[in-house]
Amino acid sequence: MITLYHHPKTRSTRFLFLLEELEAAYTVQPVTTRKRDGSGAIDPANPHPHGKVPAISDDGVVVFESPAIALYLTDRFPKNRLGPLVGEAGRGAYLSWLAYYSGVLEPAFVSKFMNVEVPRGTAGWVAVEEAMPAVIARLSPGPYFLGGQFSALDVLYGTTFAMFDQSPLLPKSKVIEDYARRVTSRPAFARAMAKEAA
Ligand SMILES: N[C@@H](CCC(=O)N[C@@H](CS)C(=O)NCC(=O)O)C(=O)O
Repeated sequence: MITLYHHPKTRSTRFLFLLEELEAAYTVQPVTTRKRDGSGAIDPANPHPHGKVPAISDDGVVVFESPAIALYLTDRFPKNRLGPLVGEAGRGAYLSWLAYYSGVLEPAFVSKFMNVEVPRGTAGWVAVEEAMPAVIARLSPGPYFLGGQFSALDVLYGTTFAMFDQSPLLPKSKVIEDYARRVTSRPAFARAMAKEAA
């Protein structure tokens, strides 16, 4: 049984969405986290090495960091085909864009948020203005990151773009707006939101 270490309205919320898409059996373990304003505290129950969310435990097997959790869960629960398995078409793209999410896209947004110029040739990521055209090119044929196959990539990227919808950090793009709407109009997203509210 999967345990999701969760704090509402954080990066762990999208794993409620993924677990609902997978129709996996899971329990939610609410945990406290440190906040930007200095409040909050690491929850000793949370197995993430920095007390961040999300983290999961699969009967004692701990997995942390969003792309790793996404990959673990889609390999572990293949029934609904939320990610290509080893040897299947699309596996290379799946792994690449999972790693890109936390290795390039998130640092790009954080750099922009902090008004820091991305050091060319040193940083492992690029500026938002370079990253987003690559993402848009990937998504333009639609409807999803892997073409017709909805995957855990869309859970990560779609919910992030939906969250940044009105933010000046995200360059305006109809491809991205339509994509984010497509992802968040899925029934599993509504179920996740209902669980979160409860
Ligand atoms: N790289 C991690 C980031 C996780 C993360 O920073 N989560 C935030 C909530 S959205 C958190 O737990 N913050 C508490 C802290 O920084 O101590 C992932 O993608 O899973």
